[in-house]
Amino acid sequence: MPKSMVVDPSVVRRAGKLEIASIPVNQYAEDFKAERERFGSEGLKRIWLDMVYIREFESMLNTFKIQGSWKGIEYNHKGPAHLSIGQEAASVGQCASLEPSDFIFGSHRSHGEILAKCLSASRRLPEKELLAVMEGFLEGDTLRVAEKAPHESVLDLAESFILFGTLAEIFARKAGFTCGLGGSMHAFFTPFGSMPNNAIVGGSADIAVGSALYKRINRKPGIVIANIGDASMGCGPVWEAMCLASMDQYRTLWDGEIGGAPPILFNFFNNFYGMGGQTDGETMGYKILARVGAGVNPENMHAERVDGYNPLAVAEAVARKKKLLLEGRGPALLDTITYRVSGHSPSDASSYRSKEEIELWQGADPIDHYAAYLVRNKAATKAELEAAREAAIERLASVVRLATNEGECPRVDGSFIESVMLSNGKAERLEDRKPEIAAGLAENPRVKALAGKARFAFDAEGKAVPKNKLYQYRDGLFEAMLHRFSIDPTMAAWGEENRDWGGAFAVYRGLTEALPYHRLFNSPISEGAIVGSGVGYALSGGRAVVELMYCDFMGRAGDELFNQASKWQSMSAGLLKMPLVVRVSIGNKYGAQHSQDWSAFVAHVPGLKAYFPATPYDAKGMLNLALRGTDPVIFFESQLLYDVGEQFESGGVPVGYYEVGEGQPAIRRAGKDLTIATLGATLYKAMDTAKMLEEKYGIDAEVIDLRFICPLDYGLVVDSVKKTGRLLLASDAAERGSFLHSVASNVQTLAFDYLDAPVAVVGSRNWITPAAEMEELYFPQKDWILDAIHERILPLPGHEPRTVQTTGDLARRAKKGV
Ligand SMILES: Cc1ncc(C[n+]2csc(CCOP(=O)(O)OP(=O)(O)O)c2C)c(N)n1
Ligand SMILES: [Mg+2]
Repeated sequence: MPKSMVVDPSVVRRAGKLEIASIPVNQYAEDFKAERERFGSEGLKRIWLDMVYIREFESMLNTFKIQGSWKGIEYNHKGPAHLSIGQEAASVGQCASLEPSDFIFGSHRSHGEILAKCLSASRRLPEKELLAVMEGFLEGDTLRVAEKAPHESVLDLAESFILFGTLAEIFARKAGFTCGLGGSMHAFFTPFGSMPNNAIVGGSADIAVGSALYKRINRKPGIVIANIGDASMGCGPVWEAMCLASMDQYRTLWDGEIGGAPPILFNFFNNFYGMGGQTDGETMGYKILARVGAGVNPENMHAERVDGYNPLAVAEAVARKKKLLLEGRGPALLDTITYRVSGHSPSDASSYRSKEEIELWQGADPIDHYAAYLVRNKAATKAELEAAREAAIERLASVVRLATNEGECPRVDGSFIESVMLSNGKAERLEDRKPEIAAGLAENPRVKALAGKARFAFDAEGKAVPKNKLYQYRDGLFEAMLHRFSIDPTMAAWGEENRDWGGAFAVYRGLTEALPYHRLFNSPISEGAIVGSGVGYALSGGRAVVELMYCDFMGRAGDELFNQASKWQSMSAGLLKMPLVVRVSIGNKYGAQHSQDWSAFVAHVPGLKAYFPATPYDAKGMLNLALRGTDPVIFFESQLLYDVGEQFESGGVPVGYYEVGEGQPAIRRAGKDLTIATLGATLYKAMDTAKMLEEKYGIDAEVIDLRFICPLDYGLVVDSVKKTGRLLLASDAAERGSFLHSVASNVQTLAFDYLDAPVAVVGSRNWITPAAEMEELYFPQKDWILDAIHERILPLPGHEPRTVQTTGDLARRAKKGV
């Protein structure tokens, strides 16, 4: 809580009653005249036609899945197809109230949303701009095929382009909207505001909030919609996203000029089912989904239920929500009721619902009913609509012929996938404007304090500088953050305790004085949404730095780290960038749930970079590197290191800007008899061990600090092993499954002929981390390293092991699972 706001007991202890305002349910009233004024007759007919496009598109896919052919075209679609037959009015109605600059994020069931958004956006763009988008996309690869479908106008061409780009993506073609790397559940097309769709239920919620934060913080036009299913209301990250989106601080603390809360609409396409679970009556207790808004903020999130079987009811509600969101009064929530007549997927036998129920909804079919409405109000004739449907099917058929043609539409190869796993870009700033930061940074209290600190750990006589006069690891992180904040106007940072507290472990002390709220703010205790919103912010075009106070909290953000941050660059075929740094602090002293090094999880997931500096020089140089890059970096820090000074670079930590070479380990002590390579804080124990090896046993150990997990250049380690013939690897991560085992295996493969002994890995015990008083039993100690060398690499003359590091014990522990 900021000091400016007082929690007054005389206020909060006062008796009273909460009054909860009513939540509208299906309040739309038909008014043809008003609708015609708004959309024009043509616009009203287009709404119908867009629904038809979706219905025919989805029916075509269904037929392919079930019969392997459609209209005489043979094709075996191996992948998924979660169809939205029945849900067309909900997505088309929504898009009828959106501009190209409005973003929609969606779910596994989003073919219809992609088509609705792109068709609507294409008609709102000036023709020249529309053509330029199509010509420029994937250097014209998609258009070159799509334009083979007959067309008479740019708008016709755009229809083919949209249908083809989506279908080719579903069929995993290179000319698809993300070169076939996203596929059915992840397809999207950003130039028209169709943003990533997510196969993780509810996965779009926090990402969309991040995108809305991007729009708000960087004053971009439009709103953002998270289109998620009714069942996603049971997902923690969805609640976290709603909490993050509704923080009071947007109105109480952020500069009014920013414009208030992020413009986010949580739109639940409520088809009453999550696979076979019926949300209303079985798996949830809200009865009417819109009720949930009342649990989030005093405005009930402006929640209402809207009839998603009537496109005009949806359009009207979305227009109202859009207005209030642009005024900064969000977030908003819509419970858009609809029904998927199709199964969850084509293999679904609908065993969980009755035939009668499906027929009831078919009887209320949104397309038929809307057509009748148009005819009844003389906006169209039946014949006219029928002719339009026929033409739409014909266009679709041309597109299907192209997308199923192997010669016309090849797939990417492995080298292409490899090329888009990481973007490896460099960007000083992501936008060219003046960063919002306090003037006169030299007067910043932290900057001033640092000016008087010793940037090397030892004085001229070699004496250790006292901690209070020492420039520390945390200061390196601070300087890197401040540097990029003052250069990149889009950079924003958030997490728990990021602001008045001074950042967890005092890393950000001084930043509060330097930055306005919207660039540095506290978040709810919502690790999933912290990381997920960072993902959304980054893929929308900004640079985000988010923080997890303890490595052990990564579990709370598991999906956002391992499915979202890691995968969107490659699933978008490199069209999206992910300039996101997730600072993760590895703890100790606080027991089993606050002290584990989980770097191995990150190492295992493709698409993430992972750095782990162990010195102040690297803390600054590696964070500088991460903050100029365009890839997601999981930036590990250790709480054992925050107060250490620079002990290796004799020039100390430079005042100016510099970067550490990516993926390059560093030699901390040169030697010729044995190599000890470490990751993280264990470096210092390895240095002590090396000293003892020399003093007691005359062994000259080389100590290497790996510094990087991904990418990692093995060159230096292999060269060292070629010289020493022996390698021991050590880190604080629990031994089983540690990243060091990958290093050991690779070095044994790369330098087998040079090794005189097997590579040894020393990690923490495969236990819980015990209390601070017993941590020496858990984390690798100097003796463990020494004993492991003696037992497994190089017998040390006269050495009496104090711990058990034998191969026999290694096998015993493995067999016992500890
Ligand atoms: C986190 C997660 N859990 C489970 C699944 C498997 N799954 C896919 S769709 C789905 C149901 C989702 O229901 P809802 O959100 O209402 O969307 P709908 O399918 O009705 O469109 C489930 C459980 C998943 N993809 N992600
Ligand atoms: Mg559902």
